[in-house]
Amino acid sequence: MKTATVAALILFAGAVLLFADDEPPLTELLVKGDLVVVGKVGKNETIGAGNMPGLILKNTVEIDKCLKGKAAGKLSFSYVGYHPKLKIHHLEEGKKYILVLKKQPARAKVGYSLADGNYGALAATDAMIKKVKETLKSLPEKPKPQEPEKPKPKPVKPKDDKSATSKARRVAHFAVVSCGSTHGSPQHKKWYWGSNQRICKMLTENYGYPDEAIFRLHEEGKAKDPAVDGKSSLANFRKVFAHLAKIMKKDDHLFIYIVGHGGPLRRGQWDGDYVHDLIDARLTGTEFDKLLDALPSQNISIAMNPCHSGGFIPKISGKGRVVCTSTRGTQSNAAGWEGYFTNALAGKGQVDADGDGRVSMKEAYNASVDGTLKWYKNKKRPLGENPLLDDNGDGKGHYGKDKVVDGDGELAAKRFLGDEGRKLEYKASALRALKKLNRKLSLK
Ligand SMILES: [Ca+2]
Ligand SMILES: [Ca+2]
Repeated sequence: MKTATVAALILFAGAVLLFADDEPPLTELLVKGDLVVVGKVGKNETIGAGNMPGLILKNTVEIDKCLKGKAAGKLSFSYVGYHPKLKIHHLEEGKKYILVLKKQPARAKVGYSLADGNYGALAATDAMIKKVKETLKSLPEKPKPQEPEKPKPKPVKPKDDKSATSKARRVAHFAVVSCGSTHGSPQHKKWYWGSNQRICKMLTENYGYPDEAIFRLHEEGKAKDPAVDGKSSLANFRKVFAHLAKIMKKDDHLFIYIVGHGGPLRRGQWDGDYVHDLIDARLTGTEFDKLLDALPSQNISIAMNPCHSGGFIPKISGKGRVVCTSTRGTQSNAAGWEGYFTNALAGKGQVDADGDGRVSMKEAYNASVDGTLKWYKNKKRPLGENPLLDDNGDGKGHYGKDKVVDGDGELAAKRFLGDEGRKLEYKASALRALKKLNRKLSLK
């Protein structure tokens, strides 16, 4: 590093902005940007946790001027805030910045992010704008001149562009996300709603599940949030599964995530039926199995967080079904299993053990084993919860991170959310078709 090339770290008005007196850092930054705009930013909104203690924030910019690329009006972008190591703070609402943005297809709902984790928002002073303009002029026309010219201006409809050919024509991946009755406990209300949001966010943001394909139930129904489809009642469970039985096809994948209270049907009877508490009645393992049996596909993955959820396995186990539970039938859940399992599926932490870039159900299960162990270790308590996995349909769940434990583990290692662990992409017509089918489902 040239000592003369000292980048000036400028702290101003709450945002830390890096720019250089010398060319390289500013040039590098501008090369990275697909868009360089000048404009006023709006309110910060947290959209996720980055590597702790970072936060992924969303903001919008009202574009005054576009210095690189083409954009007008308002656009949203994400960035990392509150990360002490990186010294990035929040952008200040109503302030004008020069923003260097790159396309962010991974966060489709945002579209752009600041072009560099460390910097990318510059002071919108006249001098800086001038400097950026000059530097942009000095940039080579194309960063990779050896690349042939893109045959870009094909007059295709902007909506159904080239990538549309790889988009699926039919929605084939569904999810049921339910948080049951809290029995009025304010603490549980908070926990369950947090879980509900985290799970749905993981499904949409990490795997591209469209809202239409997520049947989302919550104690308070739509009153809680318009994104909720209905109340977590047994009546709605039955309706949703009857609907899925009609719209699913052979080999479609269904992911079911249940958070809430649970236990043995009869107190102390650990080898009988188990129940999960819904707002109007209790869902028994026997009935849950019947609802699953009625589906045209047995490509089903189930995550159960309730206390004693392992007790469901003897009833709901089946060929093609991957069942992960927070505890054995005899155990209560306290260790926050849902968070470990969901975060693992969202790719957080070192969870991709085989390094294939995807998180299998087995890898998520293993992460939940680790998370639970850690929780008890931190509390200095003997391990009181054993998350179970059953994927060979023999009615028995097993505990442990080995590749296969008594026949369980093989199918879960090949089972992924989304398009084999990657983001789902659908043609607009596929979503329209599902929306139309969903009109037949009315939930209270
Ligand atoms: Ca993996
Ligand atoms: Ca088994």
